[in-house]
Amino acid sequence: MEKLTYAEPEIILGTIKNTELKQIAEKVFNLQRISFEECLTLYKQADLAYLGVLANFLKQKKTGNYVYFNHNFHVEPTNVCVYTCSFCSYSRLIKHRDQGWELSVEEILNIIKKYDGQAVTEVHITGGVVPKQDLEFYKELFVAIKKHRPELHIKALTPVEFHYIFKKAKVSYHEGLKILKEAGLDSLPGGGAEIFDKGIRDQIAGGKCTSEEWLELHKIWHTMRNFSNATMLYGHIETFEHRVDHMNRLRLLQDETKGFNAFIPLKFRNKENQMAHVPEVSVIEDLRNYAIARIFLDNFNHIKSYWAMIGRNTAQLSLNFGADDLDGTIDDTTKIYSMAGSEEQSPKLTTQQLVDLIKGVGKIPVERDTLYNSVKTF
Ligand code: V47
Ligand code: SF4
Repeated sequence: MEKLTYAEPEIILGTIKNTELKQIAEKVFNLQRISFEECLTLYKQADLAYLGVLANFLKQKKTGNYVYFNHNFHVEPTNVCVYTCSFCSYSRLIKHRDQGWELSVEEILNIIKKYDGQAVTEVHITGGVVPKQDLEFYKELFVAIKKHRPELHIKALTPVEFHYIFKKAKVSYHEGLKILKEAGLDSLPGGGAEIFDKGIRDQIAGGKCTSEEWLELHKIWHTMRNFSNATMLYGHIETFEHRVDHMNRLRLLQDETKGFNAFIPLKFRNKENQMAHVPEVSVIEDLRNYAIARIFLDNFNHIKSYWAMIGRNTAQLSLNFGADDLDGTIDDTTKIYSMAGSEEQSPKLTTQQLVDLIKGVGKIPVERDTLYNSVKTF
């Protein structure tokens, strides 16, 4: 596909009749930050075409025509969990642990060894929370992975897991993170954020770490000169205000630390969980949400569209609505989304398939490492 051209801001501005939306568009074209209220106006009033133009403009300014992906695989050490988040299709209660899995360090290492000789650069480790998989377990695991394959980037665990295992080990967040960093932890994925509003969080993810704890843990990790991602679970019982509040808290922390690499909107999928009665939002709403995230989060370099959750077709579309990253090859190693009803029941893409998806919408594929250093431009 030929390189796409984009309409000039002056021409676009001339076509916007709504005064509020016109003022917001002027701000965006002048690279000015939009406010909480303006973001809410976008959610409530802006159509997809308008949002696409603004998000594309900003995406081009940030990362040009490039779209990133990596060579990764997941390890889910357990799907047994002490928590009972009502959106989770994946976890099994401790009393039903016979229906789940709890891997040992050795079993996980055997999974890692299956990738020997393959060009993977990252292992993404996260799952349920069980007493057995404690601080010592993860310390031993990270040391063993680094001993076997020192260059493999370990992106692992979320504040949900850290909060539980550090409390059990009676160490502070700082001490716990230091121990795991020394063991080999390289960066943190964005999970466990869900939605920061306390009322909604209590209803869908009660009992696990609070929003303040989630943010505090990432802040400490950043101040130790490390990077992480951030997610937002959207499209369930939250309102637009809750989405803006969530992104606003992330934007404020990013102003302070600059430690987030990517923001990853995660669409609520409703198969076989306690929220199966809550309908999923439309693809239009998914694309609007990507675009609004790109516009509001001016201090985030990357917006990731997680194809395993949203499906490869919507992920491809999202590249014209502000997203500039597709996550990775995954190699059918995560169950979180297939169990929740994603159209990707065996999430696995070859490099060529990812490259074709990206080139198919006129963008330039770049294989990156976890920290967005370029490995190869296609
Ligand atoms: O925290 C669980 C979400 C997250 C459902 O950092 C669900 O690169 C929708 O955080 N419907 C874990 N979402 C996955 C995650 C992630 C994924 C890809 C890349 C990165 C990264 C991080 O999955 C959980 C939760 O918010 N989740 N169940 C569901 N039914
Ligand atoms: Fe446990 Fe995570 Fe599922 Fe919540 S989302 S029940 S913390 S595995």
